[in-house]
Amino acid sequence: MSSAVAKRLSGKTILITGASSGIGRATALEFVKTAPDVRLILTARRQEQLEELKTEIGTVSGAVEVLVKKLDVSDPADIKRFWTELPKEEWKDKLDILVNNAGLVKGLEHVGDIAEEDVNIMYNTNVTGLINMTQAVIPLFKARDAGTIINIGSIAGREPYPGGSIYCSTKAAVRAFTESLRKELVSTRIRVAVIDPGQVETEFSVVRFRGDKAKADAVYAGVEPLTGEDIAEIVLFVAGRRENVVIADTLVFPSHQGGASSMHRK
Ligand code: NDP
Ligand code: 8X3
Repeated sequence: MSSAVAKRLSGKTILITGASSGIGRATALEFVKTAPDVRLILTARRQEQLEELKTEIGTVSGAVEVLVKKLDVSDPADIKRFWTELPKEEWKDKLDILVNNAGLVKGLEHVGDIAEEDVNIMYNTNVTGLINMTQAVIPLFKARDAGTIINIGSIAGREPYPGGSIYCSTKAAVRAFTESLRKELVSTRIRVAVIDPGQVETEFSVVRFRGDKAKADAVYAGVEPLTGEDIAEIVLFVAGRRENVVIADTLVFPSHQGGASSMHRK
């Protein structure tokens, strides 16, 4: 990444949801590698993984300030607790960038056979969680007329597939929410972006197949998927533009992929 990007991101305070794994984890590390004096708020449900990431970040740069906070975005009460407990002057008032990355998929069941619990966890995490985090930062960003919100959507939000009715519709909701928000904020200096990845090899498919690693691995057999780092580089590109430049929308595939993947649906 260019030194201009490093300068623009220098000293920025960045909150990443779902930083314990995959794209969120890689994004945290990419910020540190690009601008070694960033300030990171790393959140997820698994605190142990976040602490490990904090240690790894310390080996990359000693100048990074890292705050690890356990946060379940699917629980509105936990989001309220998180914002109440976040130190105001040191972190909350300094927040520059929110990366709404936390998300998950459960199963491939067709409509009629989908467990209510799976519907709820996908909607509560991918949609309501993202909305609630965004609603919490908007007043902070408006007060300073600055800030960047980067939402991680998916090709699934543009191209729904059988077995993905719930997940795909959550990502379509992310897309619509992001676009409305960006248009609501056009007269401000607040930037809003969505990044829609195709196939990325992370813990995503393990979660989809409820811990069945063999099934998850089969999704990526014979192809070269994107990595969390590939998406992290794009997050950095979006965040690191001059403040008047909005990369509103990005669709990213590995070279073998032309649309929503069919491999996980077999
Ligand atoms: P991972 O499963 O590796 O990471 C998901 C992250 O989300 C984890 O850190 C997990 O942390 C966190 N998370 C899940 N539920 C919650 C919750 N309720 N509260 C807080 N954090 C939560 O998958 P990816 O890195 O691939 O996924 C990141 C994003 O990318 C998701 O929004 C996903 O939909 C999207 N995406 C992924 C693609 C792929 O092919 N992998 C393609 C397109 C989009 P923890 O379990 O510790 O809470
Ligand atoms: C993940 C991409 O195609 O597995 O968002 O649903 S897909």
